[in-house]
Amino acid sequence: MSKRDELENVKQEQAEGGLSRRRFMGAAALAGVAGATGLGTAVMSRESFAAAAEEARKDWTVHPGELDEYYGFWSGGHSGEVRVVGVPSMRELMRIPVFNVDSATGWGITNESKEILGDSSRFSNGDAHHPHVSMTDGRYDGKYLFINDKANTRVARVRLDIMKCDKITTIPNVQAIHGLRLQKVPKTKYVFCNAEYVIPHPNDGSDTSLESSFTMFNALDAETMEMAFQVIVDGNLDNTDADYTGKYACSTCYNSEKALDLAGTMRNDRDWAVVFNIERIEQAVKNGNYQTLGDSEVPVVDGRHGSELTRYIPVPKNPHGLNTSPDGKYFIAAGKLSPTVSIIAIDKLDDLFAGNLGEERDVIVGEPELGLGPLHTTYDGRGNAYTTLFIDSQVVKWNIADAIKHYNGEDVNYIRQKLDVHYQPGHNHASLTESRDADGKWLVVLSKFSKDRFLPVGPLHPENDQLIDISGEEMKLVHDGPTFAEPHDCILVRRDQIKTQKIYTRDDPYFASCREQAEQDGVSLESANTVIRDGNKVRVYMTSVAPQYGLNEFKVKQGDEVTVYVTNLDTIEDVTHGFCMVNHGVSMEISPQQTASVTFTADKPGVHWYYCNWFCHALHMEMRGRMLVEKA
Ligand code: RUQ
Ligand code: CUA
Ligand code: CA
Repeated sequence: MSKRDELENVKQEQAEGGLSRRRFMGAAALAGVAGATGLGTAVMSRESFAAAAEEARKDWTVHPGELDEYYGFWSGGHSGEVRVVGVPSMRELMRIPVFNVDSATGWGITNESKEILGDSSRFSNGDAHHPHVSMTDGRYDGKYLFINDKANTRVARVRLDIMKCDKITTIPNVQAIHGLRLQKVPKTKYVFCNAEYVIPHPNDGSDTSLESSFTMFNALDAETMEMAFQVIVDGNLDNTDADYTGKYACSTCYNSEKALDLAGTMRNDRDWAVVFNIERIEQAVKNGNYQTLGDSEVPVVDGRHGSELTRYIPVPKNPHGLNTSPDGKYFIAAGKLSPTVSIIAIDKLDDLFAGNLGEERDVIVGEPELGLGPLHTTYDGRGNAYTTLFIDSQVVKWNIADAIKHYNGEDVNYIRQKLDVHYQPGHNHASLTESRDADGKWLVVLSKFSKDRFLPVGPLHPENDQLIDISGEEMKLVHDGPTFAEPHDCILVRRDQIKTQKIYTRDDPYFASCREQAEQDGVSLESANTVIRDGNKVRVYMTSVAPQYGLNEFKVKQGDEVTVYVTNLDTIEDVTHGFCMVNHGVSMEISPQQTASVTFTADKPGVHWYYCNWFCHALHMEMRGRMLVEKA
């Protein structure tokens, strides 16, 4: 039953003077009027019915067969992947392996994935924090998702039409990419990302002193995924965001002290948010006012104190999250060790850079006190902000305009509500909040501890991703969602903003290199079932149509480097095949109309079975064949 039908039913039932028993029970429970005796139909007043029906209307449940309103993209933290979650059901729809190795799809095993991973395919770990969707004119355009890898200093791009990673870049000259955001306007030309830790330059062991150490703010070209520029900064860098004019990006720094020890990083009452003037940086690069570092050719500009390219705005204290409000007016930096957030007026930044302000702090128009451990802020598009309070285990809803009035001395209360969450929230994220379309319907809070919220599963606990309805005056917690390590951040995109392909097109660049090789070998991927020998390299081409491979067996010699190309000729949605070579560590996905390839050494003589490991047909078990390896 669709939501509309359900609503009609409720109206109908109300008109008939009552609710069905099932609906009554559900609605009554929601309205909190269900008696301890259970069935209480007889005592429910007409008014309670109306209230219960009103609650039922807001029923957020996505029933079996119904589709979610939003795509959520969750980072998988140090599991290295991206997860696709339906919101509001919180059902996990898919996992996209990125910085990890995945046994099911063959990511990190296939040639196509290794080509994308490049040099870094030698790593099997990653630490993905911040997934962000590309934008045109400040609205999600659904083309790409970008995500950082703190562990191995990379940035990856996911094509959202097929939900596969298609490019990965290792950022040179720096260590540990953390905060990542996209240019919003006029479109996502740049991917901005912060390198967190300072390192000496050159970092070759000749000098490990802090004097020669710095870190950099980085920009990649979103289309080519090549480095555009790097900006040397003072201190370190944490989180970042961009504005709605295309002119500025801003990053937090928690270690203005440049301390190596914990106590040292907390010495200053204020660290800073550093504003990057993108136009001026582009101009400096264009004019050749840059250097390069080591053997990298990336233009490096100097944005340290005194530079015309940056401004350092003092904010308290070890600030963490930095989030642009969807009306484009403010950067809001969360204080972490200070109970405050700092509201930076973006329309004052032109004056700041022009030198028209008395001091840097003049761009701050509010510094509301919210509670203990503010980490990240998100927005409902109605002038309210929602900030996670790590230490208080709460989300605080507050009004930005009122906080500004309060800063100006007016006696107004800007706090709207504090809601307990479970427990210790890091990021939170409201639907469409990073775009002009922020719609204030749902808030996801990524709680770092779940403690007692779920059945115990041993010493390692899941996180708890909680769903909160923010469509009304009051925040309402509606769902607890256990997740595996460790979503730092997520993004909620309206479902019509993402257009996916149902099956591959045969000319998809994702497997273009397979086609190139086949052309060189004079075979057709779509029809060839053949073995090509090229010295000790052997290329096996086969097709697959449920429930059969085009080759029942193939022969190679011991020691051969074997590459198997499988082309799935099925055209029916969802008929994905697999290819698994037993005892060879080889496994991959071949979705309809896809070609995939994998290379391994046939080092063991004898008979080795291969089989399809994606359930594709009633005779899926029978979909197999033999590799015959002749003894050397
Ligand atoms: S940042 S909460 Cu990457 Cu806050 Cu994790
Ligand atoms: Cu093909 Cu299972
Ligand atoms: Ca500090």
